Amino acid sequence: MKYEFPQDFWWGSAASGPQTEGAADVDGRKPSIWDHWYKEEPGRFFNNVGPVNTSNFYYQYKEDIQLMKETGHNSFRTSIQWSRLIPDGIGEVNPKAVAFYNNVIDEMLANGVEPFINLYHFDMPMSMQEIGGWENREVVSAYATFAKTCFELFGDRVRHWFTFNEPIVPVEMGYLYDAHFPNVVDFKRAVQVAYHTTVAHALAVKEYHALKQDGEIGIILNLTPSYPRSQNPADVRAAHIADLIFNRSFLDPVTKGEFPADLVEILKEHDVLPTYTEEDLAIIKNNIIDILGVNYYQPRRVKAKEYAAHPDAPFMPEHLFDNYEMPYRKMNPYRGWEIFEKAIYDIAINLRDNYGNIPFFISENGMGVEGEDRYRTAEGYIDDHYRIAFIKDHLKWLHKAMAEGVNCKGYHLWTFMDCWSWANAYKNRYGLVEVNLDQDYKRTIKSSGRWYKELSDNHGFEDAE
Ligand code: BGP
Repeated sequence: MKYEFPQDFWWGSAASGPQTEGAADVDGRKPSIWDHWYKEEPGRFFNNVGPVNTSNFYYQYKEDIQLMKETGHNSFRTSIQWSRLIPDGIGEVNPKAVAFYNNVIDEMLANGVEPFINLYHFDMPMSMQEIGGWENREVVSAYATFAKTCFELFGDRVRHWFTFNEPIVPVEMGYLYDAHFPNVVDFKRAVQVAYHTTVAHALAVKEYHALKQDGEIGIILNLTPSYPRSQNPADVRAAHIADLIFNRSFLDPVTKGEFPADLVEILKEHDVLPTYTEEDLAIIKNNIIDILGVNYYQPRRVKAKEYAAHPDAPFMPEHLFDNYEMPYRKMNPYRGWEIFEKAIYDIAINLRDNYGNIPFFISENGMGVEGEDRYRTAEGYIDDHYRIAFIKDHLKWLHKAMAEGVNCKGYHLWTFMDCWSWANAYKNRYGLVEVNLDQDYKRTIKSSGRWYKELSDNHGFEDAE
């Protein structure tokens, strides 16, 4: 059977500035929270590998853009690092950063690769974190100025903008689960961070629309569907709560301008509502997105709570539901994530039926694998057949959803070339292109990269079933 996609479908991949550029301490860039945290606690990064050099894109972007062409990209997302463009968070714009991002954008356009630019990928400038990060309303305004600066500098050529990548992640990892800096465990502060991020997002959308540039703006959300263990009402209710906290907390305000009423109710009940103003709520209300990016990796499975939480334990989302491990689920053992392809269809149908069939694209999907060296062929490239199978299996469900009328514009894989994955550093590799850290960042296209070119050239693929 042929799985055919529209002629103008976006085929490409996503990455981010902090995970690929390297050159963390040159040409005027100042530390982000990642540089700071690595300095403080290098042991919390896999094999002690930090963010200083990542994948050297800062120096090799020309070669990389040629490789994008060779792997069938008609579009590619990266992010502008706030800490590179405005190193102190507020104030002076760094001319070397302007030159770098101009070069990247121009080189992409000259090679037929449409730039998709994101403005925040977990990378708070340290100067802004020092004054409270997203807990401080002043940082929200500083971000809006940064966003406006980006639109003014690059918006004549960039037509696809994104305010945030996975804004729930810094909330969870930084303020609930001790997995990212600043390693706070406090639900109320987490809610404040989430709320201020939403205001920052809406302000950027407002700035962008006010400039009337010829493009669109959206946000990238990791929509991890919540599946109840069973149809027992207690399980269904538990899954609903997880969905409210982890998906709809951002999805509803950015698409409908309002937070879900039952989420607000839950937050009120547990006394964790953020400090807010009517003015900011109006900004959220009046500035909704043009397009949604959907990152999908794994489902969340949920059941009703087995036991009550200890009365002295700090309040956590898991006081309202339990995570559920489904027997015989298919796993990616390296990342520890379940593989459940159908969720991509469920997400798309949900957007069609409950979110006005909003235009969206798959902005990340991918498979991180450890020790890919064992798949190296005699010719010297990595034969990552499992990655091709992973992509196909997800595209089949996306294809089915599109046949049923969802408004999907493209598919971006995570990621173009192997890159630095936060605390996991270079443990799991996701790229269509290998980056060999022992050989001066040498790039070699994997089997998946060759296959991706055919996929893009043929606007789809043939498969036995
Ligand atoms: C997403 C992030 C990416 C990337 C990816 C892979 O959540 O947007 O930045 O890192 O996940 O996950 P990980 O790097 O944790 O393996």
